[in-house]
Amino acid sequence: MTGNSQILPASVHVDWLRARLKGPDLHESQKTLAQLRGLFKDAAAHSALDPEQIVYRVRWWEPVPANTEAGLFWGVTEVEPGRVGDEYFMTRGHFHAKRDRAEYYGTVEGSGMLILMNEKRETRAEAMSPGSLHYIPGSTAHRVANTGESALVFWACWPSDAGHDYATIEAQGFGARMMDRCGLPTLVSEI
Ligand code: M6P
Ligand code: ZN
Repeated sequence: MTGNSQILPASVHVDWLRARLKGPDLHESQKTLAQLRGLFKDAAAHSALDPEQIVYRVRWWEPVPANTEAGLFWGVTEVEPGRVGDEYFMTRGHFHAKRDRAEYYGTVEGSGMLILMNEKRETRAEAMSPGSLHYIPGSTAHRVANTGESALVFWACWPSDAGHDYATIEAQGFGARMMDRCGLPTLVSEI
C-alpha cells in the first residue's frame, strides 16, 4: 500500500487529436478585437468590425509558479480565422522578458504562419500546418497569424521564468506583417 500511495493520476490531460487541455487550475485568457486595438495596420477596417469578436484564446498550465527558474509551462492557443482589412487575425506577439529563453510551438489544426523577429528587427515566417514543429530561439519575438479558413490550434512549451515583454512590440511592432495579397499569405515589410 505504501508503494501505491506514491502513484498519483496525472492532473492535466491533452486531447492530442484536438490539442485541448483539461484539468484543474488551468489558466485561461482570450483577446477580442476591442482588446487588440492598435495591433492591426488598418484602423478603419478594425473599427468597422464587431469589437466583441474573439480573435484568440489561450489555456495554459503552470505546474510551478511564474518566474520559477528552470520550470516549464504548457499552453494551447486557438486563433480564429478572419482578417482586419487584408491582415490576418493574429496574436499580440512578444519577446521573452528574459531574452535568452526559447520556446516550442507545435501545430495541431488549421494553417498559419509563425512570424519571427530578431532584435535587429529582421523578420521571417515559418508556415504552420498540422504536425509542424517550430523552435523559437531566444531573443526572438514571436507571433502567429491564422491564414486559413478554420481555427488554427497550436501548443506551446516555454520556460516558467521567460516572462512576456509586450511593450517592445507595442512600441515598434514587427518588421513585417502577414497580409493577404491576391489570396496568398504574404510577408509585407513595414520598414
Ligand atoms: C502561446 C505562448 C504563450 C502566449 C500565447 C499567446 O501559447 O507563447 O506564452 O501567451 O501563445 O501569445 P501572446 O501572449 O503573444 O498574445
Ligand atoms: Zn513566448
